[in-house]
Amino acid sequence: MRKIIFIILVIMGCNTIMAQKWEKIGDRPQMGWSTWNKFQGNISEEIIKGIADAMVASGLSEAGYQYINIDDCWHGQRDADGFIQCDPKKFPNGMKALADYVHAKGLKLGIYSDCGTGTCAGLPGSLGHEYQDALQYARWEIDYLKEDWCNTTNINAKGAYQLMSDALRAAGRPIFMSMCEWGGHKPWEWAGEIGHSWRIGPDIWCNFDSTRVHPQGFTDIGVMQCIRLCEPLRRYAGPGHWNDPDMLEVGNGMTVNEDRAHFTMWCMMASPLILGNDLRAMSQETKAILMNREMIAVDQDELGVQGLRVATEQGLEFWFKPLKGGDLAMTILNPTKEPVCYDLNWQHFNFIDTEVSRLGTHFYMQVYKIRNLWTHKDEGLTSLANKVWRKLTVPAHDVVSYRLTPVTTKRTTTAQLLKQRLQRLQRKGIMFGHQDDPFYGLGWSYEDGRSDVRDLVGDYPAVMGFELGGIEVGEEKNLDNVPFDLMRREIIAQHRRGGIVTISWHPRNPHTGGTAWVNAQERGQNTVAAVLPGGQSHEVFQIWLERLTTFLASLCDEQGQPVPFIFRPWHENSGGWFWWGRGLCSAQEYKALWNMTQDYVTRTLPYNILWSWSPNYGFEPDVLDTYPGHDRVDIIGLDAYQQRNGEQAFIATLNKDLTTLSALAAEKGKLIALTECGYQNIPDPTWWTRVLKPQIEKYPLCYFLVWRNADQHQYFAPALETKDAMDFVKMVKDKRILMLKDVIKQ
Ligand code: BMA
Repeated sequence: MRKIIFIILVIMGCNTIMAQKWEKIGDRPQMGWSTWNKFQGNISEEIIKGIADAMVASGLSEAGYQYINIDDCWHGQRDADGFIQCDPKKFPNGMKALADYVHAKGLKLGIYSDCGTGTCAGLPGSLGHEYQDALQYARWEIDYLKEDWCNTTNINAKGAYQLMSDALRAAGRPIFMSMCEWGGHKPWEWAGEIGHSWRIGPDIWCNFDSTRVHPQGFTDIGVMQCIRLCEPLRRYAGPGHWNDPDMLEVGNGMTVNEDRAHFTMWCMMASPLILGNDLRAMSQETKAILMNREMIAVDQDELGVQGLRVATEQGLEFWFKPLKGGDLAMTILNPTKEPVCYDLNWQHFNFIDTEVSRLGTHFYMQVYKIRNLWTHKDEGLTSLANKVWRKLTVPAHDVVSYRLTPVTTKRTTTAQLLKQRLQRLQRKGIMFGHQDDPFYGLGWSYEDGRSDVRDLVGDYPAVMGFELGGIEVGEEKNLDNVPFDLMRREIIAQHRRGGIVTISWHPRNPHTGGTAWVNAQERGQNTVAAVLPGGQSHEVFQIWLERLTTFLASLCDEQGQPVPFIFRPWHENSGGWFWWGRGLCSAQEYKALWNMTQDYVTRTLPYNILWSWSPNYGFEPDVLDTYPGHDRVDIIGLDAYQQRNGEQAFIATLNKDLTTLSALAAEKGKLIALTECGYQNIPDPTWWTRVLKPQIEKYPLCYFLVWRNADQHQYFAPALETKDAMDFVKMVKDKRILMLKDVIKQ
């Protein structure tokens, strides 16, 4: 006895260092079988063995089902030292012998306990015996523990599961931890670190769409109710930590249609597949459902993304699950009691999963091969056209399921179309652009439809610039106080009215906590190196890229098609003021930052972005070492501001740099633009026509964009009352200076 207590104490001591769940097990949703749904407490060694035999003989184990789980009612008494024993009548040879039997079949054995004083059937719970129980399971060579939540008055749920998780860890045998708390304490919010899956609601019963209330007051729920509870929790699921809508009822009495729908939806939701029927006596139909390997592959997909409902039309639900390698599973679920005939138009289902995977469908651009996951037949290709592809009928309480695989398409992308359009417009003239044009101006802010430029010349700028600084840290407004929701609306509005959108980004400094602009203390720090793979701030920065991408992916028109735009990250790197600037990182590091950003965003938005690389003017020749390359850049830009009384220098430097960049652009037919320019507060009333216009006309520029009209102290575009206003009007009268009306039909 003393020895045992000593061992337990040693184990508990170690545990403080390694209080962490078992990793690697549970990287895919668990697959197996459990006694409960079919047998409840009427279990025995013979049944378990028979099921294990059937699991192998039927081919289920080969299809991926691994665990044989004994649910409630296996328990006997605790021994004199407090160690739990199994019921000797039900398990005459003991648990270890049963585990050996199951292991010899290549399977794994699961067991059941409870966080409270007793299990739900009133047998001994683990409360106060956690380390002993874990040790006992490990001795028996158990592989899986389901821990229930009955009889837990005044127990803290997170603490209770953490305790058992620590105990399992300390016992030294990797054991899958399936938490069964029923969702009352929102385990999705805290259980991911503790165990491998958690129940999200009450027990399932063998019914498609209704609940059953027990006289004791608790409720069982049907398949549809499980789906409804699981649906909003998808962001919490992923490899190693799954939402568990409970065990399967396939083969227990629902119709074949219902069984098929039930199984499919569990696969779509990346749910645990724990069978609940008698494997020793399965119908062919049940077998065909449970052994549908193409469907199992959807559940077990490596990405581990829980599927989402993208649309509901005519009572049908359209679910998608992004899969590894660009494929998607698509399921049309009919929860209604009648068959539904539906005209399928692929264009209704363009979406990007901004919540979890940042993957989606691009039916307007991408053709997919269609594989029917229940008939196991190929059904041709998706259509790029906005019209009905096929009429189909989904029976009541049933599904139609496809796996979609992208095939190469020759279609011109919206980015390419934008590029061609910019090339056409460039031959016509130079577009005028203005940063933050629709948000605020001199003496006004946030008046719907207003613009300083439009007040003056009666037309919007052809190009509008928008700024994302702040999106990376989850702010609701950008660093210039523009709400991102409003920005999204204005970006879509600018696109819809036929204008051009360009987006910049002044992200904060993920390494120092500062702004995009470095101060004296930050000068010695290489933030770029820190955000690259292996760097200290890499992980934080991945989250920043995720937030950036999520916003960019939300810029969609009514048909779900992403708005094409020009993206201009990591600009002005020839200067030393931003953390990605000259002297703060090497050219190699800068390019690695560019590539990492571009690759990250492109995974989600492969078709709609033109990438603009823009050094600041007055650059040293070696800035070209930081050029990401012709295969990565669409627009070569220059940022150039005239300083007060610096006219001659401005003209000379602008010409010098535009000459260099035009030559670079000409090598591969790249577009060039003055991506930022201006003269703060335009103190010179003839600046537009006398200084700027004569310079820019010499180059094949596509646009020039002036910065924002922040307030009286900092503005770059004219307004009705500014002294350069008439000169600007004069400039714009020139046919070669293009405003919105000059570009909308082009
Ligand atoms: C700068 C200034 C700042 C602004 C930043 C990002 O040039 O206009 O006031 O915050 O750009 O738009």
